[in-house]
Parts: sequence; C-alpha cells; structure tokens
Amino acid sequence: MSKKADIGLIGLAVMGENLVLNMERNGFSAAVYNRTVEKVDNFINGRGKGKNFIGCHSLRELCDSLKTPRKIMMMVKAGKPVDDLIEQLIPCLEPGDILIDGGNSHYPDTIRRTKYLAGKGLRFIGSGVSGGEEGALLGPSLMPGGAPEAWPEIKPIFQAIAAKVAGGRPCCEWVGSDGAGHYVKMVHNGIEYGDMQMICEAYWIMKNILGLSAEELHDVFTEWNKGELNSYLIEITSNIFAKKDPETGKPVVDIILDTAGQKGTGKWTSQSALDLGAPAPTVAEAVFARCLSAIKEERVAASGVLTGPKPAFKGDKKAFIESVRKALYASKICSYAQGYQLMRLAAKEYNWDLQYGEIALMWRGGCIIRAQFLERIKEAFDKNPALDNLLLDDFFHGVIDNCQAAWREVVAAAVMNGVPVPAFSSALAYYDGYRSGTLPANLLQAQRDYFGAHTYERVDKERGKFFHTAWTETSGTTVSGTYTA
Ligand code: NBP
Repeated sequence: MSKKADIGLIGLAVMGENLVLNMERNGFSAAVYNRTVEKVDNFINGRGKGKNFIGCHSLRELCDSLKTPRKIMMMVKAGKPVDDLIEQLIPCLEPGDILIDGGNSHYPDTIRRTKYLAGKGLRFIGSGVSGGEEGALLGPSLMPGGAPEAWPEIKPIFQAIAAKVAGGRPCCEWVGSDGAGHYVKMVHNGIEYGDMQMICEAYWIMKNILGLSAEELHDVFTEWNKGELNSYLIEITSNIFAKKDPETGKPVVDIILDTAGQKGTGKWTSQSALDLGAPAPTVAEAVFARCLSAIKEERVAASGVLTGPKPAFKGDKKAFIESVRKALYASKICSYAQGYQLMRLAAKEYNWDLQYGEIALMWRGGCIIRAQFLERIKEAFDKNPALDNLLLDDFFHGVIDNCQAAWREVVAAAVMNGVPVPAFSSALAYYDGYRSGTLPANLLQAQRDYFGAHTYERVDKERGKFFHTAWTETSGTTVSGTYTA
C-alpha cells in the first residue's frame, strides 16, 4: 500500500489550495479532494506538481489515504455545504478521527457540530483562518477551537503553517472549547469592518474637507504606516491610492463604484453584541455604513433633494492631517476596546476561558487586522489578565489623552462640513459614555416607569431594590415584571 498522508484537505478553492501548499512546504504530506473533481487533477498537475500530495476523487479515497487518527480540514463555503460534507464523511471515519472546519462558519453551528460529532466519537475543530489568499499560502492567523483533546494532534501542523511574529511566535494558539475559535474569528472580522470603515472616513474627510488628491493621500497613508498606525490595512490603503487604471489613467480608487458588499461576519458580530448586551456600536456602524452605501440609486436621488453644508477648510492643512491621524488612532482603540468587551461577555455566556493577550498575538501577524499596536494589547493583558476595558490600561489611556482634542476637532469638523463619520463619532460617543459616571438613563427609567410601571432603582437606596411612582392620577400600584425580552 502506498504511503499515507499526514492530513487531508477538502475544498481546492483559493483558500484550500494555498493552505495545503503551505502545509506541504512545511513538511506535511496531504491528500486532497474537491467536489468538482477536475479541480483535483488540475491542482495535482498544476501548482501541486512534483509535491507531496495524493489527489483523491472521492471522500472514501481521501479517508483511505490518511494516517490514523485521520485529520481532515474542510475549506468549503460556510453553511449547508459543511453539514452536507460532514454527513458524507461520517461513514468513512473511525472514532478518534479529527474533522477541522477552516471556513467562516457561524459559531452556533460550530457549537452544534462539536457536540453532534462528539456523540459519534469524532473530534471536531472549528478554526478561524485569516489572511486571505496570501496569508493562507505564506502564513495565516489561525484561531482553533472545538474538542480540546484534538488540539495536541493538530498543533504541530497548525503552528508550523501559521504566520510568525517577533521571536518566531506563531499566530496560532488554542482558543477554547466548541465555538470559541469561530467566535474569535467572527469578532476579528467585525473589528476588520470597523478598521476599514474608519480608514474610509479618514480618507473621506481628507478628500472632501482638505481636497487631497489620490497621490497626496498615498503620501499621507505611507507616512502613517511608518508610525503607531502601522498595519496591513494602512499599507494596502497607501498602495491602493497609487494604483492607476490603465484604460483611463485615473486612480483606480476613483473609478470604483461606491457600493460595498458584505458576507455577514460583521452582521453576526453586531447581532452577538445585541444578544449579549455588549456596547459595541462601532462595528454596527461599519455594517450600517456598508448598507447605506449599497442603496446607491436612492442616495443619488436624495442628493438632488436634501441639502447640507458645502465643505470648506480654512487653516493649517498639515496640522489637520495630523489631527485626522490621531482621530483614527483613538477611534481604533475604542473599537478594539468594544471588541474585547464583547469577547469577555461571550466567554462568560459560553464558558470559554479566553486568553485575551494570546488572541492579540494571534491577530498580530498573518491576518487582515495585523498591526503593530496589537503588541500593546498583548502587553496590557499580560500585565492584567482581568483588565475590564482596554481604555483603562495605562498605555491606551495615555494615547487617548494625547489624541482626544484632535479627535473631537475632527469629528466636529466632519459634522460642520456635512461629511458622514459614523465610526469616528460612534467611537467617540462610546468613549464619552464609558467615562461617564452618570448618564441620562435616569430619565429613561422614569419614562419606562411612567408608561409601563417598569420600576426603577434609587440613587439613595441600595442596588436591587425597585420603586414605582404613581406618575398620574390614574396610575395604580401594580408594577411590571422585570425580564429581558
Ligand atoms: P469558497 O467560499 O468560494 O468555496 C468554494 C469551495 O467550496 C469549492 O471548493 C467548492 O467546491 C466547495 N463547495 C461548495 Br461551494 N459547496 C460544497 C458542497 N456542498 N460540498 C463540498 N464542497 C462544496 O472558497 P474560498 O474563498 O476558498 O473559502 C473557503 C472557506 O474559507 C469559506 O468558508 C470562506 O468563508 C473562508 N475564508 C475565506 C477567505 C478568503 O479570503 N477567501 C478568508 C478566510 C476564510 P466546487 O469546486 O465543487 O464548487
């Protein structure tokens, strides 16, 4: 019998093909399968030629080609295809085998699948994979969760193929049980939505208020990438502004239609924040900004009807650009503070022992949100693993102190010039809300008690005691039950 492979991979689309090449380059042999089997042959005779791969034309052949316990990674479209594949694989597997889903699956599905497969004696891993095509090939960020007893078996492969940061640290660690890996990947994507929207707002302010050209914007982002904003997204933004369309000679960015697409992970993050009662407005604003961008025809029609101020700038352009940089940095810190706060609530809800510093390290390299400042998040949680909020860490607190005057100036200028900045302004509102010992929710509670006898707590009595006021002559003494709808 021919030699058996270390790992199997299903789904030879852009991610699967690059990931399996990465595994092979790192010394692991792989058996590969794809539903449309011509793609297997194309791969074996193309990018996989002369390499340590076994091409398989059926799932049975794939399972028979693997060392036991089998390790099979699925890189297929999330949703029903994963469930369908699992059902087709079960008859070919033996107890102890490991199934890994590396797609962007929704974490409740991963929780369900881990439990379902455990009932069949199979070990299931749901792993976040980030870094796109290039990351998959050269070193992605990997966020595995699921059946903990499977981790030692896949750890050597996962940590070998993952991106490495200073000191050779792999951007891959065990995240937690059942859906923890996919949850953390989902929050990563939500934060990515926020980061991208905030960069777009910085661009839009500088283009519309200062009138900067694509060439000038390229210079600004190149400069920013040399400092504390250093990150993959700032780097590619700088490159984007330099790219010219060969047909028209115009910057490519200026010929791209302003309607954003989305695949749902930002929406899932916001839905989870709403479900858990986590204040995470910045990701939600980023999702809504994409939704607003998508109704292009309606916006074009409205632009002929609705009025607003005409942007104008009098002042020091260079100083204002620096203020925009500071506004971006401060907003970004608030967005990450929200993401971490969300993960803390999820960890409590789902019984995950999330290691927040390790999560920052997993995001430090390989993935789309990779950035220098994630090192600072790791340090903050190393210093205090029970940190309630990133904003309370001395370093981040210091950055916000340094940036906040500029941040307020930029948000105010955007508002006065009619430039929409939902992520910048929601991050600032989050900051101002979080630092407020008192908020107007006293009035809100009064309103609730007024119309629905929902009761309230008093500032001069202990917490947990509820009171009702007879607001009108028809008010009775019966109060409403307390529950979260
Ligand atoms: P796609 O998400 O486009 O999925 C295509 C693959 O899924 C093909 O191999 C296709 O087989 C297979 N597939 C489908 Br569709 N339905 C199937 C079914 N019922 N049974 C078996 N196979 C099925 O590929 P991708 O962009 O490489 O992404 C793979 C996964 O990784 C997705 O979950 C994605 O969300 C995630 N991800 C993508 C990126 C990225 O940058 N693209 C980054 C991180 C994570 P076929 O050839 O027969 O149609």
